[in-house]
Amino acid sequence: MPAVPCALIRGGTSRGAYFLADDLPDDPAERDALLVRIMGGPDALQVDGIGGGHPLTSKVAVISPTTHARADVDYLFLQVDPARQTVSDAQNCGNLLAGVGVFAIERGLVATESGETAVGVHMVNSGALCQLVLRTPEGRVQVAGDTAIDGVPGTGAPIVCNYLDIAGSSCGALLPTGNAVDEIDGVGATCIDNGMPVVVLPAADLQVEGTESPEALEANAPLREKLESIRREAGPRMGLGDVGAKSVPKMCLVSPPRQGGLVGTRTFIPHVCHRSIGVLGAVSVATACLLPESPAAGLAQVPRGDTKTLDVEHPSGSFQVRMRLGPDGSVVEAGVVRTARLLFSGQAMA
Ligand code: NQM
Repeated sequence: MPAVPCALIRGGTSRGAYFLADDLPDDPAERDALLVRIMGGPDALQVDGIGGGHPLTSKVAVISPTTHARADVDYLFLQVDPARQTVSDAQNCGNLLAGVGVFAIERGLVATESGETAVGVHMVNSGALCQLVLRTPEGRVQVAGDTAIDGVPGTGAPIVCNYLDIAGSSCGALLPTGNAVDEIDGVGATCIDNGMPVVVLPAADLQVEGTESPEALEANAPLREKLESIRREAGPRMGLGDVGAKSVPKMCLVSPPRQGGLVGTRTFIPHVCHRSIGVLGAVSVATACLLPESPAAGLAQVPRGDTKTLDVEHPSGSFQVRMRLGPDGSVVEAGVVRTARLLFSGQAMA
């Protein structure tokens, strides 16, 4: 029974198994089979593994010394689908990204500074870069702090995530179809990729309010069928090819904000409904709200100014995205604040 060095880390509102690339097989098929086993497949509850039986707790980060001149480490994200036992590298994950600095420091890949340590991360899935800034008083990663993020109990030390170049991360262009709005299956949608491929659709056009609980939306079989049919058509139009076995694009239902924020969201990732919203998913949806032609813009309440904090409302609260816009209104900088916590470090038994 192989024992693989592994750390379990909560990054933002997700939890994942972090590995050094050197500790995993080089062959992707062999690696993926090992990861499915470690996470607990083929049981969808992952009862015989360390996954949590939900896409948000069935994630893997593979870390290695960087191949990029402007980064410190490489981060490959792999989504292990508990229900289907597939492993997809078709997306980034901004939540596990928040834990990459913690892992890289813990494994000695990055030396700390006294006070704050910046860790440059090369997101291998898309080639994009992110700068993480961690609190490291006396050279040790600080865990405790007063930063709260909706969807996680308690508070922790803030980890600032500054995305350096995320537009078109997976699809090659911010608007991969070339349009701010496309009609797909009779619904006007914005297909966008500002870090995460997302199809943004007005909830009302799918005969829901957009305020329902994730459980209620998941129980709505006609809605799920319609969303999957739109997704299958949107995938190739977004340059993602056949998305039948892929975890992208995500499907985000938008509605008017109810808590004074930017917009209300319910996001299918893509087969279950997120309990909050993904990080880069939120950045992409917020960006759609800034495109005058997008159906999202008609529902959103966009604050004025070139530098803004956009509150993306979701089922368990809201998610703050900080954006700076250029003179033409395009997003030139995006950032978020997350927390992360090392839960254990040991050996995963396959
Ligand atoms: O959008 C969920 C999550 C994610 C991905 C998903 C993420 C992101 O909540 O950057 O973080 O959309 O699959 O971790």
